[in-house]
Amino acid sequence: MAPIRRFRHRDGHEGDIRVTDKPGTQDWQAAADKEVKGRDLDWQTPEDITVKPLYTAEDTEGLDPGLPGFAPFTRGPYASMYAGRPWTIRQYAGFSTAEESNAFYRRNLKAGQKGLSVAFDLATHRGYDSDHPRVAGDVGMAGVAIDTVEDMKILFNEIPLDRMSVSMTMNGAVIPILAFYIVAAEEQGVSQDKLSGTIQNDILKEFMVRNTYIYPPAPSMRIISDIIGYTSDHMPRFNSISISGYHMQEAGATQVQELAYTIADGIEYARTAKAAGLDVDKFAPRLSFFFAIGMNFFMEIAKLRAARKLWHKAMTDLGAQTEKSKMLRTHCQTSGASLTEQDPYNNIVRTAFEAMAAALGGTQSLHTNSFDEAIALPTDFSARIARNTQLILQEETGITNVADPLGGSYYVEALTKDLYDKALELIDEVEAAGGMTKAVAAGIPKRHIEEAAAARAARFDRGEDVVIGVNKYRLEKEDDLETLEVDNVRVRAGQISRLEANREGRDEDACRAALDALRDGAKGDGNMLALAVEAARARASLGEISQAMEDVFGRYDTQPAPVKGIYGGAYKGDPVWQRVVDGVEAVSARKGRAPRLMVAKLGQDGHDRGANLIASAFGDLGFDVVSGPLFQTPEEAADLAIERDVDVIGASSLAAGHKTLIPELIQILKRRAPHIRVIAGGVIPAKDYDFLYDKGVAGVYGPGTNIVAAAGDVLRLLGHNLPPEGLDEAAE
Ligand code: MLC
Ligand code: 5AD
Repeated sequence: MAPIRRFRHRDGHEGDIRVTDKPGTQDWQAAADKEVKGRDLDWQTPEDITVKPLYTAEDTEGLDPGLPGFAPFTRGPYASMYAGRPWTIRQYAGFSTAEESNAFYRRNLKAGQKGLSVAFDLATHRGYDSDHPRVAGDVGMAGVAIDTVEDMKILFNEIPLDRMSVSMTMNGAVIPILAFYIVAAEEQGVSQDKLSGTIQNDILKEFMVRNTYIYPPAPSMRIISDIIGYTSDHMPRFNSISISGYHMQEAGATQVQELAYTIADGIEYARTAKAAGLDVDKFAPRLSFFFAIGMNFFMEIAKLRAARKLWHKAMTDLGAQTEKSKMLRTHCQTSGASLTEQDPYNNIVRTAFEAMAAALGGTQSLHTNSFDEAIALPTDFSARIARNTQLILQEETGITNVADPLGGSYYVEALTKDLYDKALELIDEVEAAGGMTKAVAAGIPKRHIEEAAAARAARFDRGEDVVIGVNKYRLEKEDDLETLEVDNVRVRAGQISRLEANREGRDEDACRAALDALRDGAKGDGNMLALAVEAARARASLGEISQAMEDVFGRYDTQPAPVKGIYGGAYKGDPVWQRVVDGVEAVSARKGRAPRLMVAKLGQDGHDRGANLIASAFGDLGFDVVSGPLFQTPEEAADLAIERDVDVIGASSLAAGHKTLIPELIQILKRRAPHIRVIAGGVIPAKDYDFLYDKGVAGVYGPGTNIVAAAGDVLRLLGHNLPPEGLDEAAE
């Protein structure tokens, strides 16, 4: 019998342990405590998961992840996984004209890329033709401009659509875009039953975080079931939806929120399709997913494993009969939000680690971001490094030879279970609210995500979350970086003349008749995709097809509602924060009211995370914040600023409209309210700063800006000079 020894646990209580030859976890604990002198080594993650410094067999007792290719697919959807076929290298891209994007795709495919993924410009996303006055600054900027079937044909010129799987990230104008794709393929000689690919078609997350919706929630959900119905009848190889958590994480969601809300969205779509009379085992095998992969390496691997298990359960509960209906297949993209403008070559390293996590998690398809992500769209050079990151993983590291190589890892299995359990709790909350459509309408997930985003921003600004080269080890001097620039005026002029040619070349009566039929179908219960295919054949434009449905459904508007107290709460007792608060009070006393900041989003750029964060943090500092609605024209923003008598407008730009829309706003203010100062923030390349200063912008704030320091700047603009030292420290 082994001798007995007294043992003191970390929490202080003592007990007896049996000393054997083989050390146990208590022995390990004692040894570790000795090494670190009792310091607590547990890590509390933002998901509220306690990660311990050691995992052992005790943590995985009773956990059996099964086998790859078998229910519940925790270890992967396919039996042989990458040993049989590696994941698809699918780089998301699109900019400027269809010609330029097509040439870019073809260069990339020649260099090893395997699938295509189209990024459309924001005018297209929001259902406007390039000649619409609201979108002047957006055409061709954040993606490719597509107005008609003719553009779509050029986009895929000499790319065989029967052999190339094509993903299209489209949610708002999903009906005309999918219709154009079907007709472009048809005119290339490829019938729709041969098309393989994916349409994003995920509207719920648009209402939550991405904001490229057009119609209100109810008709938007009908559009989704029309597409699921049409593709399951006519396009058996086409994935009808890409249920996306990616944008939630980008907006600041924790991994548990991303996981839970994505699965809950999937449940809602499956329910909607079932309610429309579709057979679950017919459409479910073509539902697909999309997740972000950030820097929390093992958490991301576990997230993909937990997602597959959760989806298997969800579809079983929904009555799916075949295992194929319950098998989660996913695309992943490395996290844009994890990348930095400062010391941008670090982004290559970050992306490589994230790509490896995606692969070890068992993704089916992957986009790796380019290192210039935080500043501009990829150049040929940055796209090459991003692509090669995947090629090197697939062809040099040997990780593709074994299915789920981390299966059985005590840590990964335990983390998979933790994520699964935590996500189920959130999914239950959504169910209790009546499902995701209702939860979204009540703003529940959006609020939770914005709270998590504010907490994350505060952790970063306070240096608790380290980002190398930004809040730690910052360079004295940054190198210049060559970035891609799109000549928006030229692209727009070209699109306008193509639209004119399209109108002249078509049979106007046939086109009108097809649009009328679509409008009637939208009023009644016609399948809108089927009707839009007819309209596309008759050369109706994207704007016209969207408008026919807007005539029936209307256009949806939302008002931002920034969260309160989370960012400020993290700074409780912080002297620098307090000095800014005192400054705000001093300005308030002088003016007889709090300083007023309007946060403006101009053009079709719906990326509102930064805008909401600024609104939230400035509100916590005591500013009176006016949150401008999304999608304003410069004229509308000026109207609102004047009406609300604001002192400063902070224009947030993440989609490259800063060189057109912000100067236009300043011009209008110069005429009507020259006392209102304008500052700009967001994804703005350093080389554009002087241009903006010349145009009258009073301050420019790029990614990685410390919000408290920025607030000090705004007070200075308002004539309150804070002693600089504390704020300079905060800015470092
Ligand atoms: C795969 N296959 C195998 C196999 N692995 N066969 C034998 N042995 C193996 N080991 C087969 C599959 O069954 C399938 O055939 C075929 O190979 C392709 O595999 P896949 O797993 O379906 O991959 P893929 O075609 O790449 O599809 C992946 C997907 C899909 C299902 C996740 O939905 C997809 O490509 N999504 C991409 C979404 C995307 O790019 N989004 C960009 C968003 S950017 P078969 O015959 O069964 O089909 C964004 C940013 C923004 O949103 O905000 O703008
Ligand atoms: N080309 C390439 N990548 C793009 N992204 C967005 N638009 C494009 C584009 N046109 C990427 C960025 C961004 C994410 C949403 O997708 O990585 O963070």
